[in-house]
Amino acid sequence: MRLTKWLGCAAVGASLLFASASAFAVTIGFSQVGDEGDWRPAFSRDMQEEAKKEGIDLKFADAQGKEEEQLKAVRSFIAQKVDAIIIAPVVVTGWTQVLQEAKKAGIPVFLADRDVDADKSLFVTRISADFNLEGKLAGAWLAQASKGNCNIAELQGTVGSAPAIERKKGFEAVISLFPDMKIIKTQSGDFTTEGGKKVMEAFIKSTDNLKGICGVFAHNDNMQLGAIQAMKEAGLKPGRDFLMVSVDYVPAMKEALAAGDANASVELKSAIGKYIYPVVTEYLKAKQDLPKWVKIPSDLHTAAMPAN
Ligand code: GYE
Repeated sequence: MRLTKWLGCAAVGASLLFASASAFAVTIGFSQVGDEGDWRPAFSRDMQEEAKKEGIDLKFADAQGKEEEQLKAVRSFIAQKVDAIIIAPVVVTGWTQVLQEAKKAGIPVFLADRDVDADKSLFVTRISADFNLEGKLAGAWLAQASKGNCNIAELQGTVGSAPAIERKKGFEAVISLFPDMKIIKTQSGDFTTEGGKKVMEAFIKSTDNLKGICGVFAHNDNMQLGAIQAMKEAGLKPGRDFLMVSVDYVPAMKEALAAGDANASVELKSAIGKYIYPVVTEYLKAKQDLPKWVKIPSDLHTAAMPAN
């Protein structure tokens, strides 16, 4: 009799234990931009590893740089009734409808990394670094290194993406303080090495080997690495005869900095799952409103210019 009583209690205890464990089991859909450059795959890997560590069931969808693919992925997450959706949006526009669909289904949406221009009531919060600040730091570095006198070639990121818009704005805000700093060439290289190389080849042609240009600002390292290749192939000396500044601070850029082919890169953290998931899981538990931007403290810094 006593034994059955004890067994009964144990069974109730075990079921309670299970109930509370499953109450914390979370399924999250993550719609990622794609795998352009070196920074993004590092971010994707981190999101997958952190999810495993946290016991999160992560449904990962790579949109290969296409917004249509992201919209499809988000709709499939809604159909699967995930607990939350994280989106790293390719571009800022075109999100209102799908965000409304998620809201109607009662699934909270979080933005990671890039931003959207939809109404802020349609997502819980955005967790990301400050792209505008990154542009400002790049501009400040170039102003200091050129003593405020520089004709600049700019390699822009994906047209319509938050980091391309904000890095440009931040950079321009700083260089506009210096009357002798001007962007004289600018084009998108789509955040890729190949894109950066192609754009730089065109700049080299149209400016008679970058005549009059003193510096190159690339919205990410991979485009800068492509530009460096193009410049070297044309017999030019990036990092020595041209000031080279970009954003991300990926391992290949660290090598370029060490080799003296580049001069500065503003660091953008890629291991950011540890900032993103706690915000999502805490929200799912507490359902309390959050500020619309949770800033990731990035160790923003520029590498020192090697001595001449
Ligand atoms: O800098 C770039 C990537 O969205 C901030 O996207 C991110 C940018 C990053 O392709 O390398």
